[in-house]
Order: sequence, then C-alpha cells, then structure tokens
Amino acid sequence: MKDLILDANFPRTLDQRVYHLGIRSGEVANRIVTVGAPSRASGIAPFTLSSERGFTTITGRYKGVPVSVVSIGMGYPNADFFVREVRECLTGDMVVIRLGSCGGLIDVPVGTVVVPKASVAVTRNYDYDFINGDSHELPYRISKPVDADPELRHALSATLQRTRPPTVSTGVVDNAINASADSFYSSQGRQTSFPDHNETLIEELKSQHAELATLEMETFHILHLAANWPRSTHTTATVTPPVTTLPVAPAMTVPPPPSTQGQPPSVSTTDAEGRTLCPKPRIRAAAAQMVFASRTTQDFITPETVAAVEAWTGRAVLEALVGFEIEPDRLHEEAGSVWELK
Ligand code: R1P
Repeated sequence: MKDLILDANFPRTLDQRVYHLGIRSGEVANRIVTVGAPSRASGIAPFTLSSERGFTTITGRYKGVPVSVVSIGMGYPNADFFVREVRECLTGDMVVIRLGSCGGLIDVPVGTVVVPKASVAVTRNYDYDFINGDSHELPYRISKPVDADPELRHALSATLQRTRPPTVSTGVVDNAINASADSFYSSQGRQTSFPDHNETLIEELKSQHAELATLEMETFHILHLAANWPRSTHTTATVTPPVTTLPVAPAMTVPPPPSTQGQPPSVSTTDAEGRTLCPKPRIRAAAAQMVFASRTTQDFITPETVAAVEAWTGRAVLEALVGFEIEPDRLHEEAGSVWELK
C-alpha cells in the first residue's frame, strides 16, 4: 500500500478510490457482472483497472448500455469487498449477476448452467473440536435460504435458454437451490488429510434442502448483502481530504479523467442534505453457475466444454443485464464517468 488513507472505517485514498477494488465513483456502472477469474471478463470496454489486491474492473458499453465486469477471485471475503466497495462508488441501483463455476449435486451433465432461486450458507463451526470430535457442537452450520432477485433471475434464465448455441448440448436448471461454502474442501464435503468431520455433510445438506443442486463459494454472500441493504439508513464517517491525483497503484488501459463526481455520498440512501433519495436505491442480485464438477459422478468438465459454455454464458449475462430495465432516476450520472459519450 502506497497511498495515504484517512478513514479507518471505510478506507479510501485521497483521490477517493476504495481500498481493495481501487475504483472510484464513475468507474463502475449500475449493471455489473461479477466473475471469479479475470479470464472470464470479456472485452466490453476501454476502461480496465486492476487493483493491488487482485480485483479487476472493466467498464464500458455493451450494445450501447453501460456495464461493468468485476473479477473478484474467490470466497466470501472477496465477495464482501466487491459488494460493499462497489456500492459506495455508485448512485442508483446496483444490479449484479454473478457468473461462476460450481460443483453439481444433482444428476445433470457437467456444462449444465444453474440459475438458483435461493442460496444457503455452509460455514465451518470453529468451536467444534475437530481433533477429538465433539458431542456438544455440530462441525458445520447451514443457514436459512436467501432468495435471488426474482425478476433478474427469470430474465437471466430466459436469456440463457434463448441464446444457447446448438453446439452446446447442456441445458439450464432454474428451480434449484445453491449452497455457498466458506471453503472449497471441508465445507463442501471433500476429504483431505485434515479431520474435517464432513463425511455426511452433503447428505445433511440434501436432507435439509431437497432442491439443493450446486455448491460454490460466493453466491450466498452476494444475495445476503443485497437482501439486507439497506434496512435503515447507515452512516459512514466522512473525511474531507485534499484533492490529489495519486492513484492506488491501478493498472489502467486508459487513464481516467479527473473525477467530476465530487465527494462520494457519505450516506448511501440519502442526499447531501440528508433527505432520503427517491427512489431509494436497491441492490438486485442473481447468479448463473456453470457445473464444472459433478459431485455425483466425479466427472470434471473438459477445457473445450469450458470454452463453449463460458462463451455462451458470458454473452447471455451481458444480454440479460442490458435488457434489464433500470429507470433513469435509478442510474448513476453519466457526466464524468468512464462510459460518458462526448
Ligand atoms: C473454486 O474453485 C472457485 O470456483 C468457483 C467457486 O465458487 C470458487 O470461487 O467459482 P469461480 O469459478 O467463479 O471462481
């Protein structure tokens, strides 16, 4: 870290870049695809920013509509950085589709795409005695389900089905439940040299949620934050830093112009005078999950199938997003943004 940070509660650089993603207001659009691997981010844009912490944000227009693709890596902590820091760089609605890979728990071939209607969290219980076993604690906790945004999910599923190329033989499943685990191994029932007490975890999950179809590591947290923002107006401590042009060591294809967006909002649901924004901004989220591994047959997807399924789904999520209506008063202002048409 090279830059002076003034606020420990919500760190930003002096030129208003959020600490981990490295972006600032005007560099991320209301419609967002989030992926795990940078290679999955397609070339939609002249603006690409790779942060010191491994996040990549690509922003531009797809069919004329501003869109961002944000590559976040793996797991709940990265998903948390993504939602919270993007939210603070954006006014209006944040409409997110996660495009990721997953393990399949149902009898479908690898290459199938699942658009879950809901997700549960599977977390390791750190109070469990993993060395000796424990009669008082359970080794894993399974949360209640949280729903995907129903309109976005239906639009995503319909677009995936409509755009599936004839060369792809696998289909779309959209009436299932996902489980997002806090690890790839123990909390997904995989056996390693650690005594994880997870031999019956998948059976337990299926017994609690009969429609369970997929296991991965991010969707629950994104849906959960979306469903819980905002319950009430939150207050973020503000700083008034001097203007500077110092970057947060981003690598950009095109250096952005100085931000004309001013200070970021200190309270995301209110304006500068403290009045509630009307309409109140929302976070709407859904996911498309490509089955890379079958946990029933132990099949793993081939590189050729990955390429075909990613080409299909990458285009479909962009199509679904740009076709998803956001009212004009729920959009981030174009002036000063990296997608501004001049
Ligand atoms: C594990 O291999 C990773 O793959 C899946 C899991 O959720 C986890 O992040 O997602 P991505 O393909 O999006 O990375």
